[in-house]
Amino acid sequence: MHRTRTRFAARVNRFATGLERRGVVATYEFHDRLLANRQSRRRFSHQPPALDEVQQGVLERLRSEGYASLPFSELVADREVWRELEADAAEFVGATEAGLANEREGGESQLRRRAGKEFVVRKYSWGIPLALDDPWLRLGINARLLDLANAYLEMWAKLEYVDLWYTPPAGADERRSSQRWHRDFNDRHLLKAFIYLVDVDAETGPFEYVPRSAPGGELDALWPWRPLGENYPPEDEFADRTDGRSVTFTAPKGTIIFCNTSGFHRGGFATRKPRALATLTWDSPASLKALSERNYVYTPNGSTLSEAQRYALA
Ligand SMILES: O=C(O)CCC(=O)C(=O)O
Repeated sequence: MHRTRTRFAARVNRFATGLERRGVVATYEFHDRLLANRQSRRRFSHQPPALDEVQQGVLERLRSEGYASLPFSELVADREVWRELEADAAEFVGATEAGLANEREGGESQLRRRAGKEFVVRKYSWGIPLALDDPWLRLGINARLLDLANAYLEMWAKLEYVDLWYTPPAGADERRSSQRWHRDFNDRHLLKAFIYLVDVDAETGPFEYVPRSAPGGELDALWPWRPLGENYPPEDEFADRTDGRSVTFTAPKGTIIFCNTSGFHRGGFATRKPRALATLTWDSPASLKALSERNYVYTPNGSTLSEAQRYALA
């Protein structure tokens, strides 16, 4: 039932009637103000995480600018975590490049892509069963990241999305969908992490962000975030009104960028070099009730988890 409703929500931006939209918006606002998020805020305030200096620094930058980036190794000191992620990423990149070569030779595609954003090859895409033997799912509930997400959202977050993306160079193509400036419509309480799995320069499709454009920021009135709002502004007008304020994340492999993507962002316009990254999204329970759908199905395998970790996956 929940899946049916959220699948509907994912499509609603394009197809819904006014009445349907009003229903989704009302459900979201109700859960944000009164029900699901209120309970989640209470849980957080009863057991607030203790952040160390590195996490505290990230949190402060997120609160003031809407983004923060740092080397992954500064946040997660355990080298074994990165070693395992890197090995898994290398496998994904190798399989993707072999799959793309096969497509070029006219073979049947084995690669996962999503309609509307075909320029990205995904490791998981939608509906994938994931257990905690998956290093990326484990990363999404790793206390170094989850405590930060919960502290930023000031509630216990839900881990909504886990995936690896490979973007082949587009050559002379135009920017499309998320390569253009937009706000994510998923939630106003939103945190994403992008982990670069290759060095990213101007030709690799860097992530870009307009600081202070998330709800509560100085630029939040610029085509403001609304549940199911108009999230892609006209490009020319956008450039005039933001006037060079965006930040471009050209950065080495192993950089992690945290960002509230209900603020304006774009990326993945790889012109000459392929980009590979991992991405995680944490959002609020209200979002899952009305606006978002998880891309994975969690299959518990008996691991011992904290309450906040169980909540993130439930
Ligand atoms: O691929 C990127 O750099 C941007 C992705 C994006 O727009 C999103 O995840 O909402």
